[in-house]
Amino acid sequence: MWLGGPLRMRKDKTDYDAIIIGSGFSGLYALHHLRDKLKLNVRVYDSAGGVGGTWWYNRYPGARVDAPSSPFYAYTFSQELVDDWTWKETQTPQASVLAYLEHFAQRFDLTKDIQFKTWVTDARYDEQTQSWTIETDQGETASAQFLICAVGALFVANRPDYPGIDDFAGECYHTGRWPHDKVSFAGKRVGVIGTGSSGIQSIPEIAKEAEHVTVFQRTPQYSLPARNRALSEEELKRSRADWDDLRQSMLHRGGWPHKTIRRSAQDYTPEERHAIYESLWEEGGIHLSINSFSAVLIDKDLNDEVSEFVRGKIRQIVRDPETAEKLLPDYHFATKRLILDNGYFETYNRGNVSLVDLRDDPIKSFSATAVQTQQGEHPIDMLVLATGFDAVTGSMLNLNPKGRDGLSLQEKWADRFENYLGATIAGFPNLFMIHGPGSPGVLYTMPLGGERTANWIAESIAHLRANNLGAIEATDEAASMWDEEINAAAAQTLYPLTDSWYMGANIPGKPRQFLAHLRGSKYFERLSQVADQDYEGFVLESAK
Ligand code: NA7
Repeated sequence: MWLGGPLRMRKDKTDYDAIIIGSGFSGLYALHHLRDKLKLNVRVYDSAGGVGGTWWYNRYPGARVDAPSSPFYAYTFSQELVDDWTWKETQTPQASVLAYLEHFAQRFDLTKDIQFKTWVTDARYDEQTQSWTIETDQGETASAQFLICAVGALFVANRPDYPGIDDFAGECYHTGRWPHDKVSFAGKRVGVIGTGSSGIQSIPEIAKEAEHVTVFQRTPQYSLPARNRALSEEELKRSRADWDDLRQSMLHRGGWPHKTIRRSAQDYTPEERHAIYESLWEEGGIHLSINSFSAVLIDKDLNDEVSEFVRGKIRQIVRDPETAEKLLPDYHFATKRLILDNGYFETYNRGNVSLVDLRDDPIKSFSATAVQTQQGEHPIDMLVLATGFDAVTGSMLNLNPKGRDGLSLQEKWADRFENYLGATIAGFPNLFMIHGPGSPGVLYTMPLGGERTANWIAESIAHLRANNLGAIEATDEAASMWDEEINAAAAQTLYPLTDSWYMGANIPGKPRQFLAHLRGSKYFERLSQVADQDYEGFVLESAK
């Protein structure tokens, strides 16, 4: 392991030591770490006009972190950074996360090494120089020994292709590409397609202003009350004072400091279990999932019980029984992304919100002014597509790097998203992914996951440099073994039974495969073990 001191530069062969694509949480941290700790020559490219990644693009009304949030949805490595940033609410809104990332970039002087508004249009590996060459839409070519893809797990927008949708003449926005100028809903009839996190977060906000909102729902969702509230001075002070301990808890738990309660449902009567569900619902956030009973994502009967509990809550909240019935989810609780809302179900009690259940009344087509469903016409002035993303793999496939022998990633991943450790791909030496398929990704606190993965990548690079090695490449055997491991873990749970973007099931024709590592912090222990065992599963090539 490299322990400091200058690393051998390869200026003769490359323009940069490392190229990073993406300046969201992970890309920014990777830049800071590789440039300022390893003293590498690093360049970052980003299609956006500023730092922030997903938080730069997803500016729809109501956008907030949908996981355990302030002050833990943040970088953890610097006490100074913790001390000089003030989080204001428990469920951080998009604007605060973006402001925090801008602050981070400024504090560590990162922006000078980032090229914004630049698409990387091609990336090719050269076996002779053991380096990557990229091309951009600005007509540039650059090379680096290492290509670090911090391209975002939720970036490539999924746009429905209903007949005539392009003929719709009103304003049309995808939540993942929301305009930077304020969008006004006043006096407008707004149609929203999609009821994932983005739909459920934005619908209550849109309904406050619009003349009418028509929600087109394909799958009813389990959504839990976020119970967002102001974060007190006292809480912030305590978290700053205890940061070391909190960080240690985060490193060893699911990426957040909360202790997960591991109790067995059999030890409680149905009445006692119900009382637990009630108190966790009141507590809000994801506690009903992580703190009810340990087998909730494994045991069908237990999961049915929790599912029915949430359905009961929806029936209680939504006054019109017909609307409530349409809103009742019927898949296994928490096997799609759990959603945290601020008054979503309550919104259906407003006079200006109506719900179309696409399972009974599918969309047939669009005209310039309306959505035509099987049972009727819905005139709208604005269309909001809250239809999600080609998640986890979409951005890598978009980039479509060409590895050894010119093999493209689109060819490599035609049937299966083979990878090793969620961070590397056989046939693509010196390429690293952050939050790739097979990593904990969205099932872990993402800023911390990005930080830890970037640390591991940095250690790997330092190891190569310190040992006069030119390339690191996963073997096919290691990738197969990893694939089996990820799927064996998923097969023990209820996740694969549900059509979700975790399974690639939201994109027509996408290979069906569970895309996340389920063992949280254990994944990062595994990364360290691989490094400690001389990069088990990798071939390390001498520098040419
Ligand atoms: P999601 O969670 O993928 O939600 C997308 C929603 O759009 C979901 O309700 C989909 O229904 C629906 N959808 C997708 N395509 C269509 C079509 N063609 N017709 C009707 N409805 C459709 O994306 P979000 O942006 O909400 O959230 C993504 C993540 O970002 C989220 O999990 C957080 O981690 C942050 P489906 O359920 O597939 O039937």
